[in-house]
Amino acid sequence: MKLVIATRNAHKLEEIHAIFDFQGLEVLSAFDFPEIPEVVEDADTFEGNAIKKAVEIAKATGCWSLADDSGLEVEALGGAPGVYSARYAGEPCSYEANNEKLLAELADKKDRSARFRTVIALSDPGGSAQTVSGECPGVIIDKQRGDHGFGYDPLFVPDGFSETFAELDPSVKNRISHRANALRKAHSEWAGLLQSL
Ligand code: ITT
Repeated sequence: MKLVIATRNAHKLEEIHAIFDFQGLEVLSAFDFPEIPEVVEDADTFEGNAIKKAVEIAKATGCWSLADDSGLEVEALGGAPGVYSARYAGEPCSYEANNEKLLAELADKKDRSARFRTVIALSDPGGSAQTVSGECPGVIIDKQRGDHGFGYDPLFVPDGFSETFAELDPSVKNRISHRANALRKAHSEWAGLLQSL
């Protein structure tokens, strides 16, 4: 049976594959369906956007679909960039511009605490969806460090570590991240269902 991962973010896709064992499923992604228009992420919660991505791709492909909507919530910024994480510094989306904007917004802030959040949605081909979520707490440092990962990784030091997500070996990020925590729940809740497809 086919399962389509509803993302066009290659880094995210790589992490999902590294973390989650899809066993006998034939796993595709939005990259395999270039004719399907990009999903407009206009919900105001991670959950709303994750469901929207999974349901639209499931309906368009006729396959089960799994989507990840994620972002960074910074305490001193009232939870921003939150659902706007991808386009924090405007469009076209640029990780570099987003990181520079984040540093500028935090320049005079003492509280550097933050957390990454992920909501994973799973939709059947008819558009019936369910979700799980995960998070990872940490702090935002004042200078980018490291080359691994993507997005805000060079500025985020997870609690219990001194390296950023971009400095840590990817296997460490994939063990402790928001995405790893959400996918662990996905596995415990949906493994039986996915195996039966
Ligand atoms: P898709 O919607 O196609 O999956 P996207 O990049 O637009 O790709 P999101 O809408 O979920 O994905 O936006 C997530 C943004 O949050 C992403 O572009 C990064 O800026 C940030 N982000 C999410 N997870 C991250 C992680 O593990 N490390 C660093 N930044 C992350």
